[in-house]
Amino acid sequence: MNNESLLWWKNTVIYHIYPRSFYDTNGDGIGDLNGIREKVAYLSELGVGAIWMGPVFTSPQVDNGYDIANYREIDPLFGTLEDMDALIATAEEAGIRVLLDLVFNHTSDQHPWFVASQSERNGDYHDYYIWRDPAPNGGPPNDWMAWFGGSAWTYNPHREQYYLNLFTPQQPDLNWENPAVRKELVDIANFWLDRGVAGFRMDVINLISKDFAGAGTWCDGPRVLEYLQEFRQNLHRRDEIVLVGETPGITVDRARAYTLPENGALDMVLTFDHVMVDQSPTSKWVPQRWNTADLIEALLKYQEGLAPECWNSIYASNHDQPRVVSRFGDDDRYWYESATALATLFYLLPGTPIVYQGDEIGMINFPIKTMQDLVDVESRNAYNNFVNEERCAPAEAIARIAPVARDNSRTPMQWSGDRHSGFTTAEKPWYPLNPTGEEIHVHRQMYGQNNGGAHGENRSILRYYQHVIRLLQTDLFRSGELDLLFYNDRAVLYARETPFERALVMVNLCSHEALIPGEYLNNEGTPVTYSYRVLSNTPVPELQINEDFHLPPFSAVVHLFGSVMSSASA
Ligand code: TEU
Ligand code: CA
Repeated sequence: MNNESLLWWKNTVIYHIYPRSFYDTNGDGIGDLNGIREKVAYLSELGVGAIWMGPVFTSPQVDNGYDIANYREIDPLFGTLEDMDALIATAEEAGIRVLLDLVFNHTSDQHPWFVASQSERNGDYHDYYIWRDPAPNGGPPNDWMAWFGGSAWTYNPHREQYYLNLFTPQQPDLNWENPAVRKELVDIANFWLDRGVAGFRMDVINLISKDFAGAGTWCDGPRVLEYLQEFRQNLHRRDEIVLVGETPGITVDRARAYTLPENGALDMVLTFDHVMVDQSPTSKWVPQRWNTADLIEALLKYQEGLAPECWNSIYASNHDQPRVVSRFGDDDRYWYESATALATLFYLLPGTPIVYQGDEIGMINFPIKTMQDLVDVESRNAYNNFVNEERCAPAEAIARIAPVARDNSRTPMQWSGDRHSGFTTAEKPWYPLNPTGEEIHVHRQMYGQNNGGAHGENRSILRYYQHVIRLLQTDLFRSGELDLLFYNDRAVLYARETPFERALVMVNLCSHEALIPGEYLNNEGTPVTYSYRVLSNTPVPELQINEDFHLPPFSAVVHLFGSVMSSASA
């Protein structure tokens, strides 16, 4: 294999699956591995080259699988080890690689390691987790707060010590300082690599080394890079696989260090700046005004900071974020326009796109109205905190949580116009389908049953995604350089170029017209012809070099110059 084909992950689109909400094949209302396998044909029609699925391992499901009790077994909710093998094989036949989600910062408190660790101060597992004596007053060892509320320390009467849990108390943090722990984790990763997976997404991987002494933070501690290097060094097929690290709170410098090829750690990181532009820096529940410029700056920070030596990942939403079209677009009046404009803006940037399930059909936020609609542990804890501690009225608590709750993006996938959008034959799916299910679904957008309505009439976001994904397979978008030419609070213009080809990507992300000044549309000096094709989500005038270009509300236009392959036109 040559070096280029080892870097397959630079030339592909990764599709992110939330297993419990993808497709249910045994009628229990919960998506499963066989459901993913049945939809491999769909994924290949969409054009993706890899899937990353959220954790499907044995788990008490306190945090929907991000609390793992056995890393080598599939949770019966999702199927069996044989189902996983079959999925990997079917995907491989379709040219689709499978990535798993490794949750290695913490385990479930039901994991045998933790059960042993909490029962004795000097057994084999005593040092597998982060245990500390109480502070002199008997309280927690320091003031760290858990991400899902409360102190990050939980007292264990048996050991008469506290253990660290950066998420829920049912998710104790592993002690990576213990070499035995690191060895266990490498063995687990190799177990899955030997079964044929092509890499991993590594959950909150920049939290694995805590800085208790120095700055006193839990994020990007002093040994993260060293641990990651050692980890990769010991992996089977270490040069063929991809490691994508989830890294909340990361800085550009750290992101560079973790992804520099010569450092032999990660291949890409998932950064958070762009999914925080609409939130206060101190709390995700406090909204903050944002505009197109803020989003562009958050994205460009890593384009400029990491390229060309390091590689970017590009994602617009995931299972922890609200739906992208509801968040940065307009999921009603400009539903089609804004969903496609956002896809254009994000995925035509250099980097590997990671498309979250349902975004390709423009799924929107769930209309969260009561406490019953909050199923996620983070949402429920926030609700209880607002109502019981901050004395909020229930309606006000819901109003604060609804737009950002993780539940929004975890509703089942909308496959067809059938009952429960064809997701399940069960009476009751684990979470109700979004009420837009009859209008927004794969079948309509794939086969063009457009019966009108706000979400119909030839407005197939899915087909637009297919065009974008095809465009990404051209040399221009695989290797073209990025040139940010213009942006303001409404719109952005960037170019991608090789010596032979050029694309001008224009996106307006607001509900007013926007103007790209003619001075930025000067093509002088670029050795390409002026003949061009257009990918556009809206009728637009011809591009006149040097003349102002008017973009309708929420629109995207890609002008292609040179010999870019013909299938790129839409
Ligand atoms: O998420 C880590 C993370 O950064 C989250 O805290 C995220 O910012 C938050 O969900 C936003 O509200 C990962 C997983 O993606 C998430 O589902 C898990 O709950 C978490 O780790 C703990 O494993
Ligand atoms: Ca099922």
